[in-house]
Amino acid sequence: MQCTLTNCRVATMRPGAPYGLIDDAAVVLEDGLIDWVGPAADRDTSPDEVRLDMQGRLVTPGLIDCHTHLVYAGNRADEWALRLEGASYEEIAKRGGGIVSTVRATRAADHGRLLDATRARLDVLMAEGVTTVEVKSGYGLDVETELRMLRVARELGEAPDIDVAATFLGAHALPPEYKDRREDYVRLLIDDVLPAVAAEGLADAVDAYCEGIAFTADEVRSVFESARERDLPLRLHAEQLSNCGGAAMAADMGALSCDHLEYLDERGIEAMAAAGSVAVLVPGAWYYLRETRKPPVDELRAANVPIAVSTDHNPGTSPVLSILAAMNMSCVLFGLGPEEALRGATVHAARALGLEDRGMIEPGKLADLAVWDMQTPAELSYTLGHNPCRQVFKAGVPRNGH
Ligand code: DI6
Ligand code: FE
Repeated sequence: MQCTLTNCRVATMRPGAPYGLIDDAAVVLEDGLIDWVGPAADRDTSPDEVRLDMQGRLVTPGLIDCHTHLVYAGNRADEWALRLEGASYEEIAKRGGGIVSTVRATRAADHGRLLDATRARLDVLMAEGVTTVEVKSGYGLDVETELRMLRVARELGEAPDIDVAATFLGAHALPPEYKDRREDYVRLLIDDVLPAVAAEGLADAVDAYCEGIAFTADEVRSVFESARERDLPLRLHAEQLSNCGGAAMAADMGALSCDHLEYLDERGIEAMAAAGSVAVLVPGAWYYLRETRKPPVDELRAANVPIAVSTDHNPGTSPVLSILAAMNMSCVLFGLGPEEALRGATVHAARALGLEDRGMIEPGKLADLAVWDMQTPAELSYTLGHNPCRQVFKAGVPRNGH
């Protein structure tokens, strides 16, 4: 099937001109892919082609949220209230709250409940033009619940209008039953959980939380070695609350991305630049934790490390369900420009997922597109609390309900 979008401005996100912008453009979609894009005047039209008039609107690549913890049960509003009274995230975690409290709720939720709760959240992201989302496990921390979370992610990804990249995050926190038995838990991940996940083909990548309150770089390295033996790409929550050397370790192992990075040092930046790892910034977590130390954006730019932006949606540190809000925060809080923010939620987010078939409007890429009620792409990160998405195409097919 072929169709042509006409009468639009297209932010292709190709390198070169700002946003790769083309005015008075046409985009030809064929068999789920972009077939042609350029100024409408440059194209010979045939009288029988299907034309869709975009009425002058802006067309961008479908947005990509490349770091989320969308599958979980319950919420942590009680912890949020405690934090507002002065308790720190680390204190709450050490008292058996934090991630572990979501683990309790998630273990108690069956597949259907998790699926319904996650689908409701996914719908909110998708309404803002998201066509690819990454979803992590990590609130199960045992074989059964980790598999359940990833099966939920896989099931959601069966819908034709969204792609879900599933990431195994077994090394997220030490489960209570392994308190004081850290080595045994890391062994469980390597010997039991990861093999079960891989046997069912439930993960597209492996992530870990490398942090004082979670896992050391050496512990993560041993999980990553096992992931690499299974050809699973690596990602890492690194240097969020302290510098643990995780980013350098992960980049040296070829990680697709290192995420957070508030405490990233020179050595980490060099390793990421050498490996081509993407820096995924998650300003929602920074905002909720009222952090003061910012990721080293200038240094990342200077080293040509690609920067992505994501919601990091999770019930503890970033209950943000809006990629546009994350983009806005990346500008206001971290000093990204609006073009960088949009690259961060399109082409660089695709790269963080190892999905180079999308995130840019150019021939041969997936025809994942978002159509916006706006003239200039800077408006995407300019407003807050407003959804100007008018239409979405997933693999060339207009999404229902738009
Ligand atoms: N991402 C994470 O995985 C942790 N922090 C973050 O930004 C913890 C999430 C949680 O508290 O549930
Ligand atoms: Fe996270």
